[in-house]
Amino acid sequence: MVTFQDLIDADERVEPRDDMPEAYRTTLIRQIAQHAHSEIIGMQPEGSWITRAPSLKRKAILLAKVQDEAGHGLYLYGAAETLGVAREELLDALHDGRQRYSSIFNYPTPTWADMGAIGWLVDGAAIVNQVPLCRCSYGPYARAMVRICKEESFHQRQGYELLHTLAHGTPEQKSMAQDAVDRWWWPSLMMFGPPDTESTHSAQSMAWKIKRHSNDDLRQRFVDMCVPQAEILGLTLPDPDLRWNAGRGHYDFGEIDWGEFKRVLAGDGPMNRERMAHRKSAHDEGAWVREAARAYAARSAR
Ligand code: FAQ
Repeated sequence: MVTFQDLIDADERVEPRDDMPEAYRTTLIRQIAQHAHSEIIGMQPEGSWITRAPSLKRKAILLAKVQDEAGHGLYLYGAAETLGVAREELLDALHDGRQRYSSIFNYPTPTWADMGAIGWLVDGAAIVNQVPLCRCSYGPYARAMVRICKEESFHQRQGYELLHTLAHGTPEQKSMAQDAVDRWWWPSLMMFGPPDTESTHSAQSMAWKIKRHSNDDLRQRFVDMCVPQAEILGLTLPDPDLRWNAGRGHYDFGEIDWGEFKRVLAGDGPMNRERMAHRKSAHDEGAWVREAARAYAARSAR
């Protein structure tokens, strides 16, 4: 008899109506929902700079990027819904703390250079993590990731260009860019999740081809990608232990502060409370829109 694992091993795609183990379904719901929540909470750190962008061009670019993030949230909630869960249930789980969003969005954005550092590092890390997800075994998630990754490439590029402009501007602009990179570097490395030895879900998710690479492998890939880019930017990465290891063919890097990661996941990061309070109030204030949309749909159906 052909088992589910045989189909996965043969690189078959799983589609919504196919039989699947309950644990495969719940693992996907957890990961896709967390990803969707990250996209919409991730609009907050940058959203606060739209009205303060230094030029019309920069404002238009930032507006488009934040709008894309809302769109990514929509594709991802749509992908999660194909697994038989309602969007309202997922939002309830976010609001009452049963589901997570990425640790990275619990850090503040005090300067304009943060827009560059988010684009370069946060979107850069997102791409490294998400390109392999285009080959995820679950069809709707994999297909959503293709378009998302194309847009993330533009996001990363605009952040890099913004930082490059600041880094080649006045000494004050350059130090603003350096300060942003100093603050975002380590949290970006944490985006890939705990070390492989402590990653509870990796082994099963990799066997099911939901995840295609381990957390540490993707983190290493990201470090190797960023070091030469930082050199071109003329900025330093805040890690004295960062050096090329010819034997491994990779850059070695310093110890990540996993205590900080755990605090952020436990709800005690610099901006956790603000992010959740803002999300809940936006949801409450939008209740009349959902109600109007439902009434309109009901009337159109009649
Ligand atoms: N933050 O066993 P693992 C973006 C949790 S990019 C919070 O290794 P897994 C784009 C994990 O849920 C960001 N929690 O877990 C953008 C689990 O918790 P549990 C979103 C984390 O799932 C850019 C526990 O730790 N991207 O939004 C984090 O196998 C700019 C044990 O961990 C995605 O979500 C973390 N960083 O691997 C938007 C990508 N890491 O359930 C706006 C898809 C781990 O035991 C602006 N997701 N945890 O309570 C994934 O690839 C995976 O879910 C990982 C984690 C790699 C994040």
